[in-house]
Amino acid sequence: MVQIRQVGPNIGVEVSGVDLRTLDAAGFAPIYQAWLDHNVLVVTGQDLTIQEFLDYSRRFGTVSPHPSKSTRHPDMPEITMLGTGKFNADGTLNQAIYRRGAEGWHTDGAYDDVPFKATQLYALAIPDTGGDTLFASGYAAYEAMPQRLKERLDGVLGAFTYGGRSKSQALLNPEDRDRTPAMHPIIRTHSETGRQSLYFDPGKILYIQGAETAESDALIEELTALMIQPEGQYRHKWQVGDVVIWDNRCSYHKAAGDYPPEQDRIHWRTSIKEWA
Ligand SMILES: O=C(O)CCC(=O)C(=O)O
Ligand SMILES: [Fe+2]
Repeated sequence: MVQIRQVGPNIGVEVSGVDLRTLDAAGFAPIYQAWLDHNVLVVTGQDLTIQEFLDYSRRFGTVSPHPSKSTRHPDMPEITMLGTGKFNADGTLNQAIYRRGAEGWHTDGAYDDVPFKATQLYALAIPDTGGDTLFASGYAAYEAMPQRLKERLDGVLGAFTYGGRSKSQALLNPEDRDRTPAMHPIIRTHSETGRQSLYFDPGKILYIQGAETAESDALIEELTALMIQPEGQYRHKWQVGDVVIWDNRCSYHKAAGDYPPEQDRIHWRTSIKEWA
């Protein structure tokens, strides 16, 4: 029997008792709605081929190859591999792969003019301990902004790049680095729910448009401090066969990045844009 239950106070919903390979449109509709309502959707107990995972990802939007070419699946560019190739030829740990997504709270794809609507992961191998993924609500962040800040940032754009101010771009090929920043409203109205959220990523933002450098830096600092609200969080402990999708338009996430490096933690990952 299909069960849909909330797993966090304002974010996170889990669906069990469903087989994504045979799910029809009528069965998918409440699952998609639950995802819109709760930002992060966990479907447990799946046994998918790459093609089935891609087909399911396409129900949410257009699957788009990730700009990190070196971590794409060799035969299927729309699939990113997380956690494979973790060791360099000399046996040392490749930190960019091991710590991918763990450097800080972020939203995926803000460096693109058309950012990722969603990111979806399918768990193939999970370590004995650690390796969780943490999520937080962008709606809760917006609600926590003081009125003065909401007014200051109303209609204001932020400039975002892959490496932001730290310029860390290790997973990108040289030809894909240093692109023109993408500009996005900091206060974002969600295209499907109509709700307002704080669209922000401290690791990708360069500056706030129209602000002097000192004010821009101060605004970035203030937003960084308030973006993660305790009542808007969910921490996912993975099991093999979990499929988790999050809404990048209204949530932040980060990998805990704390698992024993000698153990496998492997996911297939898709980056999903809104339908054109
Ligand atoms: O591996 C994870 O838990 C999340 C990594 C991440 O940030 C991503 O896939 O976008
Ligand atoms: Fe991410």
